[in-house]
Amino acid sequence: MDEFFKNIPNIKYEGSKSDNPLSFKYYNPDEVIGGKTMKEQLKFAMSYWHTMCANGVDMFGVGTADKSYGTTDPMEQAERKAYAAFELMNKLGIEYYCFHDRDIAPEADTLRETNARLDKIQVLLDKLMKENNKKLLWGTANCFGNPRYMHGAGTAPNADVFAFAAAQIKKALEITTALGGDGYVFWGGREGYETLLNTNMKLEQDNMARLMRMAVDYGRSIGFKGAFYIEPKPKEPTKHQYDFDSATVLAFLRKYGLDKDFKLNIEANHATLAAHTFQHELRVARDNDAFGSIDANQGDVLLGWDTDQFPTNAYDTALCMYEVIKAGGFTTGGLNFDAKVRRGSFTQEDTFLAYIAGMDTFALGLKIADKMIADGRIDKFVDDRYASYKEGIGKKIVDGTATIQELEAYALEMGDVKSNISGKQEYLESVMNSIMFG
Ligand code: XUL
Ligand code: CO
Repeated sequence: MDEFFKNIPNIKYEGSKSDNPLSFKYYNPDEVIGGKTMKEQLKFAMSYWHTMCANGVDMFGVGTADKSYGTTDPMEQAERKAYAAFELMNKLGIEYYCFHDRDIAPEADTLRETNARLDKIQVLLDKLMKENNKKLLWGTANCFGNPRYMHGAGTAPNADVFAFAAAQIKKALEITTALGGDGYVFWGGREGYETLLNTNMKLEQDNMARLMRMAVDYGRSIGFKGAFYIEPKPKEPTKHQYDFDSATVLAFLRKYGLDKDFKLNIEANHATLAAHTFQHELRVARDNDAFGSIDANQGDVLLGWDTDQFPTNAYDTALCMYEVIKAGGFTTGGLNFDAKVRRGSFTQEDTFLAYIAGMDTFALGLKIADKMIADGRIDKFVDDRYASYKEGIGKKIVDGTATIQELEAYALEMGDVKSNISGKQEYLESVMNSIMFG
């Protein structure tokens, strides 16, 4: 197959002093940080949809980037796209990738034909994965792009749509399993509502849970051993997405008895759309033993939508990797760049520069997080802040032996509280700066 990215060499680590734009400044795959190589700690993945398919189209204009791969024939294009994807991953040294069913093979006139197309591409992907030593981080089904999903898929008011979505998810699970995928993602594309005036919210959510249960049971029955993830997002495309944020998703999973079957796939830009920090969403997942995987990107503080920018903010990636390390690192999950170049960054080189920026920023984040933990000041501060729960009345509260009557007697005896200590936020923020900048 032809080389698609002819002017792009294999990207190598050259260190922070290098002025070669097509080199890593901080991501040194074999460097050991915190007992594991950077490659093992970061587990980067390429998103097929943004990287191989999206051409910069927006509601004000057509695409700016050429993603035709030299042909207009849909299946020839899908095949050439697959070769290009593996060339790109090889040149960047990325081991994993993620796809929606429709990213790898375009929809045909009937579901049968569409599935036959998927079978064909599955064989090619399998071959390319073996030849190039690549792995599938996760697969998913695009149950939001086609007009049939205008009112949702699993939450559609129309049972025929529900059935179609179920069929599509069944096939996506088969493809993911056949390719040895480490995960399968549910992101609620249009699973939400525009107005409650036309919505039976309870039936819609009950149905979503039914679909997820069917998917888990079927996946396990065909030998899918990977993790099932749900990816929270508060809005866009619907006004109100049901999988709003980590806490909402956890409540949903528990209500329907799905909490043992699902972990969370946390996306940075979705966190900020929900008015949370990325770290907050990761912490909620970690505290509930539900941390799974990450969609790595960033939003823009001035824009209220999912801009899916490549992550370039080292402060955020540091706090992210701090949570990942504290969660014990990635197991089935990894860092999927659910990110796209800006519409004006339309050249092939821009895509590589964007990945280099994202990978370097996560390498910096990993290094800083490792230093935060080795430095110990922040962890010690938090530990000391809650010291009153380690003895006396505090220990009784934590042990669950204190009664409300006993606490009243304690408070009456104590007089007013005299033991508060400062939260020292400004000091801790300056500690972060000293760790980051020396
Ligand atoms: C959309 C989004 C999706 C999911 C997979 O905001 O993040 O690409 O990651 O469907
Ligand atoms: Co995502």
